[in-house]
Amino acid sequence: MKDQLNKILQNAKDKLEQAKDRADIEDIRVKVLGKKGELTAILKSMGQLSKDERKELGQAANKARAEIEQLINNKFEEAKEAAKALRFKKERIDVTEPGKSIGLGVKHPLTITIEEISRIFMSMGFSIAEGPEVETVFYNFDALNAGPNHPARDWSDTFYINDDVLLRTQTSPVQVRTLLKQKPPIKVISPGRCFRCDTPDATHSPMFHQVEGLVVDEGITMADLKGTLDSMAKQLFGSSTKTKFRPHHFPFTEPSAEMDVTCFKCGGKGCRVCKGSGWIEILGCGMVHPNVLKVGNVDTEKYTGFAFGMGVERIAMLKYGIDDIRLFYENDMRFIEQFK
Ligand code: 2U9
Repeated sequence: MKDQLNKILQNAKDKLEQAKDRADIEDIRVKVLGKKGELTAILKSMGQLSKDERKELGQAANKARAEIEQLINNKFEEAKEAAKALRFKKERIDVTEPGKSIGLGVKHPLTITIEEISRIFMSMGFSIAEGPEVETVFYNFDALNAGPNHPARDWSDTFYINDDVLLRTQTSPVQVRTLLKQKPPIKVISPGRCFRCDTPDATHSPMFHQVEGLVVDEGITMADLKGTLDSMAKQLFGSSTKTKFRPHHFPFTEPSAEMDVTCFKCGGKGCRVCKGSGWIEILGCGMVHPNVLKVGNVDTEKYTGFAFGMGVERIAMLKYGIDDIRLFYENDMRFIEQFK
């Protein structure tokens, strides 16, 4: 039996020597030390031996067991280290390798234009107001003195969702909302998306952008309107820009006007951009109609106001020399990247 024990020990050593991974080692452990293992079988069969033989063999078997256990533990430790080293090798990162370049985005020309206009008005003390693009007839038409028969309300010009809900045709509802929740003094601009039933062509799009503005305070006059918009034009198109105001009609302002700026291309001499006139129409404006102020419960004996509205696409097209509005919406990076 002693020979058998030595054989088991030697055999276990040889096999452990060849073991490649934790599974191999575990296999050997079960085969030698497990319940039905070789060493366990020897211990079980010791019953047939004399007391002295049992003692001697028992000691030898325990020694062998301790030795095998130690070898197995060492081998497990080795396998663990080897697996770790392999993982480290596999997961090694070459920190000197050049990184993947991330394509940097650029701002859309309409965003650039809206931000530039907003910055100019903010520098004059305006704050920015935003509101929903899906509006009610009240905020979009009724509150703006556009009576029930006003042509702008026409089903063919407006995207109605139902009789009372529509896609806003201008950003004016934002100012109406401001009037209703804020007491004068009011000094806001509202940039945003608007919608009209237009067939797309080089100058029309059913979705477009506006920046509108509203100022309401004591003693506001047409001089404030002109001074503010003239200053904006000089900042947007250059300090030598001149402005002129032509009478016009809007239901929400009285008197109303359209503002032209001297052509920034030819300086007023007349060229292709200004179609030879030297002037370019930029925006509509006027003194807020008392009926509109009354909707906002503003005391029209005490307060007056002015308002204006401009199309962002038109301004961006003029500034950058873009000849087709549809280019803004095609998401062609070759177009968008030109305005970095
Ligand atoms: C309130 C009171 C008055 C907003 C105004 C215009 C003049 C105007 C057009 C320019 C070209 C729209 O982009 S466009 O199609 N807008 O001419 N808008 S005054 O007047 C308001 C708005 C809100 C409470």
